Amino acid sequence: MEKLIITAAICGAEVTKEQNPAVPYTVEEIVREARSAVEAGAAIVHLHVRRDDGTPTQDRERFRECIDAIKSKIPDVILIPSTGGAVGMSAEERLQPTELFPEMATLDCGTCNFGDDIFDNTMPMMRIFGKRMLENHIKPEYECFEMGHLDTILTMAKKGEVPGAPMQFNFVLGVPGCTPATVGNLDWMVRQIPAGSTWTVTGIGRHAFPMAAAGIVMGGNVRVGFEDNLYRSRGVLAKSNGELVSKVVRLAKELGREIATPAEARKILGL
Ligand code: KMH
Ligand code: ZN
Repeated sequence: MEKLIITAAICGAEVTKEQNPAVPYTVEEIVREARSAVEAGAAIVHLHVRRDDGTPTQDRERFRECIDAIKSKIPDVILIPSTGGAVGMSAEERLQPTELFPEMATLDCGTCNFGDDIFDNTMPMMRIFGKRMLENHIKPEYECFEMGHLDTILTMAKKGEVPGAPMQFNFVLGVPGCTPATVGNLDWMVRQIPAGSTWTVTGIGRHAFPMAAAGIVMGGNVRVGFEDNLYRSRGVLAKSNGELVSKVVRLAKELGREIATPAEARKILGL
């Protein structure tokens, strides 16, 4: 098996300091959390940004500030800025980080329920996102919250509407209202992707570490972080993203999987 690529989703758009005081809002806090994750073994940071008061934003200049600050401390880390932003944002608003030409960015693969909200990713929106990534030579990480999202994105790739092989998928399982986090569902999704693709699994909330273990033994990669889960174990808040990454590293070591450095991750992902 290839070495394990760990992604840390350090911030997200929805979680707050009221839920866990270590959730980062300011540039300094975002750098602190990125460093803690990378020092613990993450090769990738999935990045959302906030205003200092915690409001989620897709503002290009705020992304530039955070990316520059992270890169000044950890130059080799792979950054995957979000184009998902927060529920309710327009496509143009969400696309701003692509104007900075990151090596990767997320591309969300369909509309879905998101708790009490609807996360809009209509076909016309997705075509705009795909075109932008093709034009700006950005490798998408295809975020699939639903089994049907996979069929959608594979059809778009066949039509040349989004970048094609080698594709990187992130199966985000356990969002309330979307595909549940079970090994059976993950296995089905992994079996649909084209040969030569890479994949990551993200389990939401209490599913974070069971899904991490599944990803490790199934030969995939793993995402953890405050965006997805705030607890290091039942009822115990994590003090940093690094604590969540460390737990994945421990699981991987027990299960015999080595951890990829950012340079090794770049090779595995074909960057
Ligand atoms: N904040 C979620 C509504 C992404 O980063 O591309 C969407 C999200 C996906 O986080
Ligand atoms: Zn995200």
